[in-house]
Amino acid sequence: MSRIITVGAAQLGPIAREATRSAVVARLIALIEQAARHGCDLVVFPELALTTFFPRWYLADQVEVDSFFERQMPGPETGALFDAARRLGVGFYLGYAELAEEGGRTRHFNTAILVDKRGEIVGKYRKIHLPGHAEHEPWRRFQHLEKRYFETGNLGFPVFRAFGGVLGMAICNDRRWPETYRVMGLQDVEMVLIGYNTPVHNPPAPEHDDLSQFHNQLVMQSGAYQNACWVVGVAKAGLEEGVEQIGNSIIVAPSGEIVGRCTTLGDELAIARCDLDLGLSYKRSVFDFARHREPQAYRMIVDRKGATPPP
Ligand code: CDV
Repeated sequence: MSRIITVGAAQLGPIAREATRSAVVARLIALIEQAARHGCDLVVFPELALTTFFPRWYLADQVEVDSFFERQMPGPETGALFDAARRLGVGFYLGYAELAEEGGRTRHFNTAILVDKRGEIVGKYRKIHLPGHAEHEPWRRFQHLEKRYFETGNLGFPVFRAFGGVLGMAICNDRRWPETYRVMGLQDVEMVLIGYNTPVHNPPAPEHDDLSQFHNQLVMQSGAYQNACWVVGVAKAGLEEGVEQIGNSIIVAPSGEIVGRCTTLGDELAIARCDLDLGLSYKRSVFDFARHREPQAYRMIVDRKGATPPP
């Protein structure tokens, strides 16, 4: 019997700096409602889906920085999302800035949670690959201060038994790193959920700008194929506070083929019926890890100049 998750890539258009949490949550609930009408089991929202992408600004005032973070999840403004999930029987992936009291100190993470159809949090992931820089760089047209505002995630890349399958999460820049998918692939992941905020313009390497859409697809299609899993990648898109962000949210099958896609730069839902068993033929043949991976042969003695020559 096939195992189907009907998944909605719930892309968001721009979120203004002054947008209230309640206004954003209302947009998310509208997408959950649309997803429910189309029979979705799960919707995937972008990275930092509750606010504008604040790391684009250098903010000297920590109180202002912290105003973009959630101290509770669900909290007073986000509880309605969990109610909607419960009422409509649609789970969700949500990216948000998390302020946590841990180990006797206040910590800041770029986080995603997985919420099931009963409105219960069944998984949490904290972004590991934080791009950008930690100090103000005035030469840039806009900043990318994730290394200033967030700590590296401390939860690894766990997978979760939910929605009848094995699901994992990643956040934005993580999708460019093969380790992200492989660490979850080695745990038999069947679907990887990824939210992102990707500016078209890359200040340190503007020569990559024309390739931003190509690279977005390339990494998620190869991650899916090489690990025989579904990948759902969802953007915060469009012109947000003067910064143009790519859209192109996609749903990728274990074959590496794109089977669903957003075509606008606004709030939009792209839907696909994802058969989790579609990965099996790859897992039993070309990507049978137990039979064909050679981890012992990957170990190579290297020095700072490169590979050591054979004896
Ligand atoms: N939010 C991100 O992680 N964005 C990066 C940008 C800075 C390149 C990304 O990999 O899309």
